[in-house]
Amino acid sequence: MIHLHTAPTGNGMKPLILLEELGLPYTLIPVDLKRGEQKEAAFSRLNPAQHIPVIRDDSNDLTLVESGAILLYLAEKTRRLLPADPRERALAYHWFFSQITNVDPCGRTLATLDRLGGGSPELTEGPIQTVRRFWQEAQAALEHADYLGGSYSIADIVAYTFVRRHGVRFGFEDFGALVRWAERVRTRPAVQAAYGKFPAS
Ligand SMILES: N[C@@H](CCC(=O)N[C@@H](CS)C(=O)NCC(=O)O)C(=O)O
Repeated sequence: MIHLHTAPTGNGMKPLILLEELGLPYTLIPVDLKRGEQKEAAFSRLNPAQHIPVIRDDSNDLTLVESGAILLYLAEKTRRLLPADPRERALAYHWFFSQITNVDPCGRTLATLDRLGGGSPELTEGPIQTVRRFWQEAQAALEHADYLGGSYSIADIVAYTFVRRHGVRFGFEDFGALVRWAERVRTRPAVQAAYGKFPAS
């Protein structure tokens, strides 16, 4: 059995969507970030860095943190939602790592600046440019394909949770093909089921 400790944030939703897509049996343990449950002793033993998401996979005696590592682990374990063909797989990796290493940290920086009262244009311009550049690239790819990298994969999952959470703020509605892609992802039964676990999100 897989146990997922998570919350309805961009990173937190990635493994929940994937578990729903894969149809694997799992238990969901919500972590209330506002109440600081991620800093409590029981959670800190699972992840000393005090971040969600975390999975525990009893079948492999494995506790795993980092949303990207969790998605790769589950996709490789089941051999699903990562293309088998090396070329297509490389393209899926491109989108997957570009989102996780370039775009996700920008969301975190901007959220921190928000908490501190906004931040000057000098501080926010760089992160906003990075997000928009990624979306321009994604928009160009999605004019010729339904999903990033061709077929639906974990690359779409990681990009989607960010768009859903931060899209409007970054002027996402200017990107037609990206908006249509987001709607395709949003209406997938597994994605609906995942967000349905956290109705307030
Ligand atoms: N690189 C990590 C980032 C995890 C992360 O930032 N988690 C946030 C929620 S999205 C968190 O747990 N924040 C709680 C805190 O900072 O106290 C991943 O992708 O899993």
